[in-house]
Amino acid sequence: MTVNVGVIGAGMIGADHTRRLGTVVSGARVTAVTDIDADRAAALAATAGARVLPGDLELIGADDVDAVLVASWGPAHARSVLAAVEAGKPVFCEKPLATTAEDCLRVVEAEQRHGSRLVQVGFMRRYDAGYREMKRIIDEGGIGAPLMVHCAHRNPSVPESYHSAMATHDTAVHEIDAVRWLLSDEIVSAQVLTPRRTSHRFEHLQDPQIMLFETAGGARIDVEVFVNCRYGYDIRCEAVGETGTVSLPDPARPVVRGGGRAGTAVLQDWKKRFAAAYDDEIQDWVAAAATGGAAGPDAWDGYAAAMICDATVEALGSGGVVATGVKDRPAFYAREEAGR
Ligand code: NAI
Ligand code: NAD
Ligand code: ISE
Repeated sequence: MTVNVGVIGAGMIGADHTRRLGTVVSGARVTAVTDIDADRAAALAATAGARVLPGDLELIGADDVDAVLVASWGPAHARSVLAAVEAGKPVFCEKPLATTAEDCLRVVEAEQRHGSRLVQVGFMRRYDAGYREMKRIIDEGGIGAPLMVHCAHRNPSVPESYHSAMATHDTAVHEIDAVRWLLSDEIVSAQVLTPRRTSHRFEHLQDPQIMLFETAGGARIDVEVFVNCRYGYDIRCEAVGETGTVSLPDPARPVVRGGGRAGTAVLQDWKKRFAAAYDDEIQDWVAAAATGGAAGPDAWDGYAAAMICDATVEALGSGGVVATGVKDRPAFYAREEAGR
């Protein structure tokens, strides 16, 4: 069966996922595109041989749309995801699931009313080969009981529109999800330390930030977010256990020797760093959507991430330790897929 996909949001990642659905992933085709910017929707639709629809509700209701991919900006996600769930259509939603925890809970409730999973959230690191190998090693006891995780998320630069809370909501949210998943543990508190600010930033931005998290099981996590690091896009993660450590491998790159040095180029662009992971997450989603369901990170993961992000932003403001208040995972969201 070919899954007919409707894409909401024709920006950077909406365009990348549309290309992926057309040329990389099997079992799907993009039949409809919408964007609040009609010209952008038309340009993207033309690349896929799809039609343009005037809005998200029209697209979700269309007969030639079996499944919905949401790649609009964050504040628009909840409305589109809720409408897709109400229509009983599988939906892939780029992170964040919603920009408030209340809206995430509304999605969770709507999905439970539907009676089975329909929502997958775009936490693609769970599909990255390096992270998956780390999880396998941790799950098999390869480092003993995990005690600490050290992470860094560095971007070369960010635009002026990027503000201090986005270091959490836009950037560290990936580490927040990855660590919950790696440790199979929930984050219960957050704190943010603010080092001296880089001179390579817009005035309003606190950059870098060091976020400290504690899990229900007592593990400690530190995440450095540094989004004007200048030198490249660099994602680091090391888990430390009672008997060893495991680190996220850098992407394989040729080593160049010359001029008295040996080294590898550092990636500059997030799209390339996780390209294979995006391919795998969308393929997994299409396979599940073909059976009317969903795979991978679920709406509960989207809700938990929203709660943890809110606590982290509050901690940035107060300087204190803030409880995340994430509720217990309901039985409805019990994990059925190993590894994801
Ligand atoms: P973008 O700004 O390039 O594209 C967003 C598009 O959504 C724009 O074309 C905009 O016109 C459209 N849009 C906004 N509101 C809309 C609405 N109500 N209805 C229809 N279209 C609407 O943004 P980008 O970088 O593509 O990001 C989109 C989403 O993808 C964000 O949620 C972002 O967090 C997520 N993202 C995820 C990444 C990942 O690694 N998983 C990487 C980059 C983005
Ligand atoms: P973008 O700004 O390039 O694209 C967003 C597009 O959505 C724009 O074209 C905008 O016009 C459109 N849009 C906004 N509201 C809309 C609405 N209500 N209906 C239809 N279209 C709407 O942004 P982007 O970089 O593509 O990011 C989009 C989403 O993807 C964000 O949620 C972002 O967090 C997420 N994202 C995730 C990753 C990742 O690694 N998983 C990477 C980049 C972006
Ligand atoms: C972007 O929004 C993402 O989600 C990418 O994965 C991230 O690494 C990048 O820094 C963000 O801008």
